[in-house]
Amino acid sequence: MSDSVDPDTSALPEGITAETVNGLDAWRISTPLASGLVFAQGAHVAEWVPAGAPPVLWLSKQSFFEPGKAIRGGVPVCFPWFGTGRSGEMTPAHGFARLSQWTLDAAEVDPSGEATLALVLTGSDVEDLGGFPEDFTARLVVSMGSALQLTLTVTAGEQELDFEEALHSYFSVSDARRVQLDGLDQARYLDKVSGAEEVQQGAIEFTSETDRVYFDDGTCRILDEGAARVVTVEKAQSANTVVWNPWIDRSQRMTDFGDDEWTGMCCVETANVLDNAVHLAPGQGHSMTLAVTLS
Ligand code: TA6
Repeated sequence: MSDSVDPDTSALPEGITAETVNGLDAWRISTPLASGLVFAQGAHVAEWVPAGAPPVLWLSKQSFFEPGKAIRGGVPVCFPWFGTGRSGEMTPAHGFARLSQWTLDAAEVDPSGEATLALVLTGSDVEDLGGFPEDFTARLVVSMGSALQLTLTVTAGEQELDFEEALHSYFSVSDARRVQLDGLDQARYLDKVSGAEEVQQGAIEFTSETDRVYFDDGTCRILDEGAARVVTVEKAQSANTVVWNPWIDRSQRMTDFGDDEWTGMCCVETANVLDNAVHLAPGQGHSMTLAVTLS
């Protein structure tokens, strides 16, 4: 990243434009390699469409696009807790980061058309920290081209930090009932639907509500014969993989999720949660990366 830009000026490089979507600040990416949309609220990557391919990320047609409401789909950034946190009592769900206004720190498009945006959130940008120390910096670097890469770096200030984090990516699939997710064979997991600890046997198939935290950092592949494609989800510095499909009843209970939309999506998330929460000494940093490719 070489250029630092003021998002209020027209200093954005060719291929990246600022726009407002329903009152939310966003950056539209349009290069020979890909198009995409990134919101300032939550540093939320909502769209990534590699040239010549259908959208890779799933975005609900019922999603809110409103200040203070989470976007349903794309890649929500969950930080500094996941769900209701390890205590089971934290609000807002998945932490304050996805509802907070991040600041554009840098934007670049390289000669091939790969676009990179860096967004930053500090404690002073957050209205209600829920008891989390104010002295931290979170930085999300998004690179979009024929691949999508997100790196979330959290750096502690003068206090130590203890947090959970996830890049909660939603993927578009031809039919969740017909895809296979491989890469987690023999991995231990917590089944959040039943509460039981299990061990994965073979590839994952979605046959009912699925909400699992795998204690495994392996590369996953969504094998989608119906769409004639394989989506590879590679992770770095992420001890957990979360897999989610809400199925029928849970979809109906979510106001920002169409009743039948569950067939077109699955979440494969890059995470450090529960016993794999991150502890940072003062001044220390930690980076977690998600990289998505198509074949
Ligand atoms: O990642 C799976 C999960 O934690 C599920 O338990 C489910 O609730 C989902 O995330 C979506 O959470 P949200 O707060 O966006 O409704």
